[in-house]
Amino acid sequence: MKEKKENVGLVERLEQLETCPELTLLVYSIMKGCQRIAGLASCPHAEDIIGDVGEVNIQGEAQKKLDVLSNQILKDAISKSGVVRALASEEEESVVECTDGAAYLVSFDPLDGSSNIDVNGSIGTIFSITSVEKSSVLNESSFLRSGRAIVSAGYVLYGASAVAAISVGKGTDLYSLNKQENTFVLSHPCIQIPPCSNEVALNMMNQRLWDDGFKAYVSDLLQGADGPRQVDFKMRWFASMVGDLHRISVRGGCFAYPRLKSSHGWKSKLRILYEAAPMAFLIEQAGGEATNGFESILDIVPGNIHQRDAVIVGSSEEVKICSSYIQGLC
Ligand code: P6P
Repeated sequence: MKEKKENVGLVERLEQLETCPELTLLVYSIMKGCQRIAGLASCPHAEDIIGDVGEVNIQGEAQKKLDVLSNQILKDAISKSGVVRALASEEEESVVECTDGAAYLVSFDPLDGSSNIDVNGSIGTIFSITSVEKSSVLNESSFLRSGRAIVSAGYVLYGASAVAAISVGKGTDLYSLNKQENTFVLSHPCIQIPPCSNEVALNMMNQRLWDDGFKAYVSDLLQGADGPRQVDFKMRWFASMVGDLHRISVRGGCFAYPRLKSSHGWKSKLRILYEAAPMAFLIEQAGGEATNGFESILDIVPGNIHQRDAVIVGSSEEVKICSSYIQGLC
């Protein structure tokens, strides 16, 4: 049955999906935090928003003022929900304990793509929620489970208007922020990502570092209709996973950040726990696929909360084709 779309708010939609009250409260709390970030992100040139903090985070990346603000806003929102045992953040070296005996763990990237802040580019928040045994011992290993343990995930893309994708395991819904009603309103229930697409998001400047399989994949893309793929492709790259993945949620496409050669062997850019796995959950719930080139992102158990891996995600047929090239099957 096609769901009624007119002005269905976030809580009403989660109730339509028979989401348990504690999880509804948690998703609502996270999204209220994201609304505050949306307000700050809509005035990127304010003195207390623009520029660097002058410090480097656990990732070795320059921390922007809005990174720090966003992280604190979400830590407060998550902790005050009262239903979260602990959280893991891109901006925190280790897990942060919240409410003893609570049922959920939250992993998040408070501000993905923050190098875009100063140029008013795409920036966003990514989160995932897993459940935890109330009596279990809480430590970093509590977070080190495959993405199959995710009970809810979402992203918020900040810009002229804030938009979001949220799933509680019953499909992926898109929302837009209604500033008059001060709430996220359902815009696209149960999205379905087209299996095929000619739009690919990748950073060509890493070409010298790719493995031979991915080099062959991109070489065939570049040949377009004259080559073995027999169709012309388009490249899109926001340098913000949330921005690229929202385009893919709306009209399909393939986002590829493959492993890169380094003096210490292979390295990857994107973090599993709070970037790759939540995005893989959202995209798979919408009929897409997500691999690291060799296995499903959602089957990977990270070795630490900041572990990285390659990410090929989006339209199912194109992800399969790209992964086959990486495995040397094409
Ligand atoms: P590059 C942002 O820093 C991020 O983690 C993703 O959001 C984005 O897709 C990627 O890195 C951009 O990487 O190498 O193009 O700067």
